[in-house]
Amino acid sequence: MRIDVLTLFPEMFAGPLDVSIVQRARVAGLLDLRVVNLRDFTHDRHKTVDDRPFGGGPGMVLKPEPLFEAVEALRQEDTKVILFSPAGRRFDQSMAREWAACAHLLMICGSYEGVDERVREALVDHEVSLGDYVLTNGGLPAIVTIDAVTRLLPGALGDDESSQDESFSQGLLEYPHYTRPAEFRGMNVPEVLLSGHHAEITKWRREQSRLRTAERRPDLLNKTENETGASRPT
Ligand code: 4GS
Repeated sequence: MRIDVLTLFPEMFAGPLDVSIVQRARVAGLLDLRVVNLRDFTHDRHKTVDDRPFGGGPGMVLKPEPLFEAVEALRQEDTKVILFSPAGRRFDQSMAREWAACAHLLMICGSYEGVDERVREALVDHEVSLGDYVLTNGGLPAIVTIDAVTRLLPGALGDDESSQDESFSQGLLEYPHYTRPAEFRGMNVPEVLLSGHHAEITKWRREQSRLRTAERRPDLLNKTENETGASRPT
């Protein structure tokens, strides 16, 4: 899949997407990531991307011209255009799954007070929020989203890194994990995990997932299969 990111801060993207599973997916050709500077689509000497809001008030607004030019230059037939902002729909695993099946994502990272409303109306397919807090720009939401989507691309995870069994794939939180040693500073691994009884272990894990989800995230238990993107054992 191809992902283009439009940003005023391309430097932010070096680092998180150059390591680990995302880097491996890029090297393997599963992900073609292009980070594009919005200022490349300006024509004035100062490379102006923002201006003062009509009607007054604090902060600056991203001008429509560079964004329209950039999206029109990068967009293809099958492109989904995504804008990050706190006013968007909350990002979750089912969205990551849906986007992992797309051929081309074009991500617009908002900055300053926001973007001219005509960008939203004319260019954007999905407006997405990473959560109810205010960031300095949309770079981090884009990085998080690219990470979550890339690991779901077929072939991105090794056999030891399955995306089937983990938190949210079944709409539940993960059960507790343990590794050696069986006793550490007086704290013991639950006996059942040492027993070798696979059916018992599966039952214990399922129960722990349920308990943990009921206690910490009861909202997840009320989500439908469509919302979680996975069926859950009953
Ligand atoms: C988010 C967020 C965000 C809002 C960008 C103020 C600069 C900032 N974007 N999820 N202007 N939360 N964006 O805080 O997506």
